[in-house]
Amino acid sequence: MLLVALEGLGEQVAALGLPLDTAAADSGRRLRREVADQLDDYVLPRLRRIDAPLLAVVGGPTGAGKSTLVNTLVGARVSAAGVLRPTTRGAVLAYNPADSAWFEQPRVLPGLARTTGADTNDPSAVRLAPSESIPSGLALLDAPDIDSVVTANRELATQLLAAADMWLFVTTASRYADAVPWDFLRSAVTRGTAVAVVLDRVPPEATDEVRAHLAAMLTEEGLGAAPLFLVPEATLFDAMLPSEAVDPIRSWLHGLASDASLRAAVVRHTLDGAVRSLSARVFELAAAADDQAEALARLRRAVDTAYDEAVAHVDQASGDGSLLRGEVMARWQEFVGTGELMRALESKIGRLRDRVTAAVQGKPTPGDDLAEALESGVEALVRSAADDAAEKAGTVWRDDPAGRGLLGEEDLRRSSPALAETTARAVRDWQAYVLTLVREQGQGKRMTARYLAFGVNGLGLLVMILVFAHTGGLVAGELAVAGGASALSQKILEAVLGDQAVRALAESAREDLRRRVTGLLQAERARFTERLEAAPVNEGAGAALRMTVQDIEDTR
Ligand SMILES: Nc1nc2c(ncn2[C@@H]2O[C@H](COP(=O)(O)OP(=O)(O)OP(=O)(O)O)[C@@H](O)[C@H]2O)c(=O)[nH]1
Ligand SMILES: [Mg+2]
Repeated sequence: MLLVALEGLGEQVAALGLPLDTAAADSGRRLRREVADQLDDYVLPRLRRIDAPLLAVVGGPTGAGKSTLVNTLVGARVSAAGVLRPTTRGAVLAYNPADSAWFEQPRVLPGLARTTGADTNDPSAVRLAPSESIPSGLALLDAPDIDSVVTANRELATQLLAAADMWLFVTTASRYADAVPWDFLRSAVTRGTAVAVVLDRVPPEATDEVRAHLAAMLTEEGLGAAPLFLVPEATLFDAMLPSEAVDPIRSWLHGLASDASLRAAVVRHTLDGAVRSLSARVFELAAAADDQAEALARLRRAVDTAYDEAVAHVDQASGDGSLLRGEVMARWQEFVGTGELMRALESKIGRLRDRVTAAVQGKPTPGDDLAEALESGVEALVRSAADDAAEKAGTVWRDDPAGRGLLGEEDLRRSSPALAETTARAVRDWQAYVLTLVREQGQGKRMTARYLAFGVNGLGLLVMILVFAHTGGLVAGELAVAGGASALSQKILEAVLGDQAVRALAESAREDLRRRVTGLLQAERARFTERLEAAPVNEGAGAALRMTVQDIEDTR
C-alpha cells in the first residue's frame, strides 16, 4: 500500500511541470529533483526489498581515515588509503559472501556498474569486496569524500549517502568542528537517516574532553542518540589500524547484523524519516506548483482583460457611428449628395437613377472610394484596438518574471505586423459577403427600377452605412451627418427591399463583421495564449500532490 502510494508520488513528481519563473520556481525545481532522487535512490528500492541486508555507508571529509577504517574492519586492503588527497574516487562495497545475491545485482545502487579485481577509481562503478570478516546482514560501503575539491567525488558521495540505510560518519579529532561535515550531518537529520559517528585519530590524553564536546555538539544538532565511537591515534600497519582499535565499532556492527529486529528497526527508522522528510518537501513542492498555476492564471487574466476590452471596443465603435466621420463622410457625400437623394427618392426615381448610375458606374466611381474609406476606417479601428491590447498585455507580461520567461526575446507590446494585411482582407471579404446578402434579398426585386438604380454595389454600401451607425451614441454635430446618412440609407433600402428584409440583412451583416473582427483580435490574443498553452503547467498538480501525501501519511 505504502509502496504503491510512493510509486504514485514518484510519477506525479516526475510529471510535474515548473516552467514559469515564479518566485518559488528555483526552490521548486530543486525540491522536485531531491524528492525524485530520494525516492529512486532509496525509498522505493528499500521498500521493494525490505529484508535486504543493511547498507552502512562510510562517509566524511577527505583524509579522515574512511578507507583505513574499512580496511581495518575487513582485515585486508580492499580500498586504497593514501596520502594523496582525495584518495578514494569510486565506491568500494564490503559484504559477506552469503549476501552476494543482494549486492552483485543492480538492486542496490542501480546506476553503478559492478567491478571486481584490482583497485579502481572509476566513479561510475562500485567495486565488490566480499569478505568473511563482514557479518552477513550488513554491508559497508567506502565512499569518496563529501567535501571534495573533485566535483565527481562530491556528487558520488552524496548519491551514496542518499542510498544508505545508515551513515557511518567518520571525522577526525582535529577537524570535527569543521562546517561541511555538520552540513551533511544536518541533512541526515532532515532526511531522518540513522547515523553513527566515528571520531578518528583521537590523542589519548584528550579522549574525555573531545568525547564530551562532540557529544554535546551532536545533541545540539538533534543527533544525541547517535552511537559515537572514538578511535585513538595509532601507528598504521599495512594501511590498517591495529585491530583492537576498532573493536567497539566491530562488535557494534556484528551485534546489529546478527539481530534481525534491530536491523529492521534501523531500516524502519531511516525509511520512516525519509518518508517524513519527503512529505514535508512535497508540501513545499505543492506550494511551488500552486505558484505556477497562479502565475499562469495571472498572465491569462491580463491577456483576457486586454483583448476582451479590445473586442468590446471594436464592437461598440463599429456600430455607434464612430466610423462615419472624416474621410468616410466625405466619400458618402460624394456618393449620395446631400438632401437631394432623399428628395429624388420621394419624387420617384428618375433623377436618382441618373445620379446613382453615374456614381456607381463612373470612373473612378464614388462608390469605390466610399468602400475604400470604410475599409481603412475599420482597419484603423481594429489596429488601434489591437495595439492597445498588445501594449497592455505585453507590459504586464514584461513586468512579471513568469511572463518574461515565456516571452524570451520576443516583445509583444505591438500588434502583429501582419495585422494590417489580414484586417484589410477581412474587411474586403465582409464587403463581398454583404453584396451576396443584398443579392439574396434582392431575389425577385432585381428588375425593379429602384433596385436597378442602385445596383448591388450601391445597395451594399447603404447596408454598410447602416451597420456602422446602428447603436446611436454620436455627439450632436456628428449625429446630424452620420445619423442622417444612416437614416437615409435605411429609407432607401426599405424602399427597395422592404423593411423586414432590411432588418434581417443589416443584422446578418453586423453579425458577420463582428465575427470577422473578433477573429482578427483572437489571432492577436493567440500570440499570448499559445505561449500559455505550451507551458506545461498542470493547474491541479499542487492539490494532487497534497492528496498523495495525505494518502501516504494515512498509510504509514
Ligand atoms: N597515523 C594514522 N594515520 C591515519 C589514520 N587514519 C588514516 N590515516 C592516514 O591518513 C591518510 C588518509 O587516510 P584514508 O583512509 O585514505 O582517508 P579517507 O578518509 O579514505 O580519505 P579520502 O579517500 O581521500 O576521502 C592516509 O595516509 C592514512 O594512512 C590513523 O588512525 N592514524
Ligand atoms: Mg578513502
